[in-house]
Order: sequence, then structure tokens, then C-alpha cells
Amino acid sequence: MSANAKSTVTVLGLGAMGSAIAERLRRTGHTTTVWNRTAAKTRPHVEAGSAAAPTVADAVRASDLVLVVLLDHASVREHLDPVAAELRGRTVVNLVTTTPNQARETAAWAAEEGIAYVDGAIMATPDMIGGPGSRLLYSGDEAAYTSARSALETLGTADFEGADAGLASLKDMALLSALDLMFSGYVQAIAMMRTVGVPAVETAREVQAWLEPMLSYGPGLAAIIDGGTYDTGGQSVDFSRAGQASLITASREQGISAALLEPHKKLLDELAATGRGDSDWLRIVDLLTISK
Ligand code: FVH
Repeated sequence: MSANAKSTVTVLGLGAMGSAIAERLRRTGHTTTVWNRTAAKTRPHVEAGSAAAPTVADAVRASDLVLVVLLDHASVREHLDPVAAELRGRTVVNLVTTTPNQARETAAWAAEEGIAYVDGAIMATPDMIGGPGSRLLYSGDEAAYTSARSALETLGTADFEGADAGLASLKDMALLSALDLMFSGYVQAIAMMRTVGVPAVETAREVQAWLEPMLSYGPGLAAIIDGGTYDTGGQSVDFSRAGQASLITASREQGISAALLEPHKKLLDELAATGRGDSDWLRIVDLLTISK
């Protein structure tokens, strides 16, 4: 029987995200069984209509579809490995944040154990689950994904990235990297403006107003990278180096470290030192590839 047909779902892990997921599944008419290491956290879920299982094995036996919302890769393997026999023939959707290779490792283990495995990545915060901005990425066993899809779609937009179980995680890590670097930029700007008494909130508003129209240039920059020639006459390495040097000097003059800015300048310097100062600055993308 498919995971959809039974419409029963087990949720392992009732932290902020697991709780939001269990609640959303209940609200959308799914019969839910929950398990959490700290059993007290199951109480509000039981009061709201879920069944609580005393052990992971009991929780797994209750449903054809098992959603894993524990902390990290280690906690996933700690709790799934011992119940491989119970998981056999069921669908596991692992929503825990892991690296692509950790996802592939769990997928290989699941394949050996006869468990249908889908790896997921949640591009949302707990309060967004089930709302319009919530998006979840999936990769791995496509047939299992398809069978679980109607339950998964209640959590947010569901996008299947491909059969390689690491793909959802890879995109998650890539998008989170962009987010982290962007917000590091907020912190740098805030630190600089605080030196003249401007509150962080005010600078954050300024940064947002500045970045919103700038973001529309992203696809054009990406097209230069896809073109691969780096000779479009856009902003060059040498031009960017001068700009970056000013940012670094201005930070230091205000008594602010340039530690967040320096890596970018270092990559530009490397291109200039190897005779590529006239290239589009986006050529730094080539320096990010580490040969294995
Ligand atoms: N919260 C968010 O905004 C992000 C959004 C993007 C995706 N992440 C990932 O989702 C996973 C769960 O995150 P969470 O927000 O639910 O995390 P916590 O509230 O800290 O709850 C953690 C749960 O994991 C249980 N747990 C931790 N270690 C173990 C262990 N060794 N064995 C069994 N369970 C463990 C913990 O149990 P307890 O402390 O209540 O007993 C919670 O149920 C995560 O991968 C995020 O990166 C969320």
C-alpha cells in the first residue's frame, strides 16, 4: 500500500520544526504518530490528537511514511540504524539538515536495508510551515517521493531535485551559503555605521533598500559566468580590486576589522597576479573550485 493511501504519518523529533510539521499534518487531516527523545514534548501533540509512541520502533511501525526531524546526521543514524528491520518496506523522508555526502551515505544504507529513502531540505522556518512562502526540496527515490507527495505538499511547495539523494542538501547548502554571506554583509555595514552612532536597525533598513534593486542584477552576472569568457567589458578584476581596497581601508580607518571583506580581495589579487586583471571580476568563481 502506498504512503498516501494510508495517510498515516510518523514524525520523529518534536523540536521547533518537528512540532510545526506534526501540527500541520494533523490540521490537514493526517493521522499522526510522534516520538521524541524527551517524551514530555509529545504531550501537547497527544492533546491535539496525535498518538505518542514510547520507542522509535513503535513509532515506525505505526505508519508507512516516516518523517525524520531530528537535530543532525549523527542523531538520525543513532536512531534509524537500530530500527532498520522495522523500516524495511516503508518510506523515510529525512528532513534533517545534512551535507550532501551525509544524505548519500544514509541513502546507501537505506538501499541496502530495503528502505525507500528520500532526503529533504526545508527552506522555511517553523512558523512558515504550510504557508505560502514555505518550500521544501527533495531528492532520492522518486517513486517513494511520489507516494509521499500529497502529505509532503501540505508542508509547503515540494520540489523534487533528482535521484541523487545529495541534490536537495546541495541546493540547501548553496542557498544557505548565499544567505550567510549576504547577512555577513549586513553585519559589516552595521559595524561601520555604529562607529558614528547609527543604530543597527537604521543601517539594516538602508542595506535592505540598497540590496533590493541590486538583486535584480544577479541573473545577468550569472549569464557572464555561464558564458565562460569573462571578456564582456563589465566590471574588471582590477576595477574591483580598487573598490575592495577602499572598503577594507575605510573599515580599518573606523576601527573595524576587514576580516569579512579580505577573502574576496584575496581572490581578486590572485587573478591579477596571474595576468587576469582585465577579466570580468566574476572569474573568481573558477578559483573556488578545489581540485580533488
Ligand atoms: N528551525 C529552523 O528554522 C530550521 C529551518 C531549516 C531546517 N532546520 C533543520 O530541521 C532540523 C530540526 O530543527 P529544529 O528547529 O526542530 O531543532 P530543535 O528545535 O533544536 O529540535 C531538535 C530535535 O532533535 C532532537 N534531538 C537532538 N539530538 C538528539 C539525539 N541525539 N537523539 C534524539 N533526538 C535528538 C531533539 O530532541 P529533545 O532535545 O527534545 O529530546 C529535538 O526533538 C534540524 O536539522 C535543523 O537544522 C530547522
